[in-house]
Amino acid sequence: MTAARRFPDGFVWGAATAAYQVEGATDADGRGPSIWDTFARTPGAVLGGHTGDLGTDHYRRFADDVALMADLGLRAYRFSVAWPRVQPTGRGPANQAGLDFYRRLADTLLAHGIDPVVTLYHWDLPQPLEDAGGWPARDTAWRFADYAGLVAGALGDRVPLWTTLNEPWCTAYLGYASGEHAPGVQDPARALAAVHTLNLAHGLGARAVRAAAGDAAQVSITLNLQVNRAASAAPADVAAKARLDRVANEVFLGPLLDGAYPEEVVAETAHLTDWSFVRDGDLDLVRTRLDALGVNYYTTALVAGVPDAAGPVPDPGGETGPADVQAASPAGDERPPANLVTGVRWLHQPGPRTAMGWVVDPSGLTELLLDLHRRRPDLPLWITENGAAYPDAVADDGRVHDADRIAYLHGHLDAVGAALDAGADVRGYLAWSLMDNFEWAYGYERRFGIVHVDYATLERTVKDSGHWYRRLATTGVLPAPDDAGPAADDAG
Ligand code: PNW
Repeated sequence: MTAARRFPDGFVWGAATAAYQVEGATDADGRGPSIWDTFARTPGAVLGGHTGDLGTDHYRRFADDVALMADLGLRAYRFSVAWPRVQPTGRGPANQAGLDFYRRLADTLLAHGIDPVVTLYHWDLPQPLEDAGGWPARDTAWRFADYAGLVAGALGDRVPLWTTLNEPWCTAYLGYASGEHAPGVQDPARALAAVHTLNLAHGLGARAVRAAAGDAAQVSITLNLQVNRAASAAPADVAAKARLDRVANEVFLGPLLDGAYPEEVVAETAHLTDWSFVRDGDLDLVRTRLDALGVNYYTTALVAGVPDAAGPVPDPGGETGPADVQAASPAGDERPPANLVTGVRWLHQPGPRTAMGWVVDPSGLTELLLDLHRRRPDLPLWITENGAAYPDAVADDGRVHDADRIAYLHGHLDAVGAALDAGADVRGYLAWSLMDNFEWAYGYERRFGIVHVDYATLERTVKDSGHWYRRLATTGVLPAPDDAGPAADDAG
């Protein structure tokens, strides 16, 4: 038998959620409408016509949920602040009742020894800001900074780690190119403008947090960096992977870490935009001290070059023009959404898949963490999301036997351990998700929680994976997948 994997002392175990996915109470205490309220009400936008109106009722049940977190042995809870609770129209003075909710939440967490890890933007843009141009409009970055300052002013002394944006890739490309997410726009040129506004928003927001909470405030951003692999060593396949890496990953990492967009990406998207939205001095605003980087990881992709389409398409109206860009944007198949560069084809990867259709491939996580560590050895890394959807159900014995999720978590935590062994500076792991919730375009039809939610009663039931995770969180030792079923925990 091999020795069990032990994580470093002080490694932080936690779980994550996001406001629109769990809070419900969308009309409470002066909250204004967000783009997700609007989008979810658009026929055909969300599976089953579901909305976040009820969520998991976390807004009202947060105290019970925090007690549950404490019972699970968690030391950190990553949640997001709903911008339209704090600024119902996206601008102007703070709505005190909105801030008070997050203050109560933070205080309840701290009273249980759980650190609040606060994400300032997890996709719920105030609708009036979308009406004024949304993320493609530069002004939204300054609006975000104002909002960030208000939150940091109210919570600054309670929050050890701030995250400006969650997954700007999703905001820009799913929101404005493929249209799978709010606001449901399909305009790749505007999506690229959104990328730049989001980068600006991070830089301005980070400064606003430090101005309000003190320069010692720890500020991060969370990215869903894609791990793309070339199908072969053939130049066309390698080039396709590189193009995809640039438009998906480097358009964020470049400005954030190096203060520049990759030069090639401008040419590779020239059929869509001339990038005139990038103005002199902008990149100085984007680049600011980064105290940590949040990594969300779910899967990998295998890509090949498309013969005879190795570069930008000359005729945007032709066969492989914008139509191709749009067509390459469905969720849940072999092609990750929002392909803004041409000449890339996604290949089927063998192996087990989650209920999202995403292939289970922990090796990509080790690879990604080590790549980031080599690039910026001084930058602390956090796994801010990792987890899997499976079709869970409460069994006759009242338990949720999600062995598939335990296997997923075990494999990925072993992959984190391998990266730690090789020197990566990973500080903590925040499971996605604490509980089942509104899974965006999939509504309540995909369950990511380590805690089950019965949507008829809103009753919470700790899944087998939750019991397993408690053993990990309380010992720091990775349990075998079949270890620490509920019985073991009840006994101990
Ligand atoms: C992330 N994609 O979303 C989000 O941060 C969470 O709110 C979400 O619940 C979780 O992952 C699970 O989906 C993503 O299509 C949504 O590549 C879609 C994609 C990636 C991440």
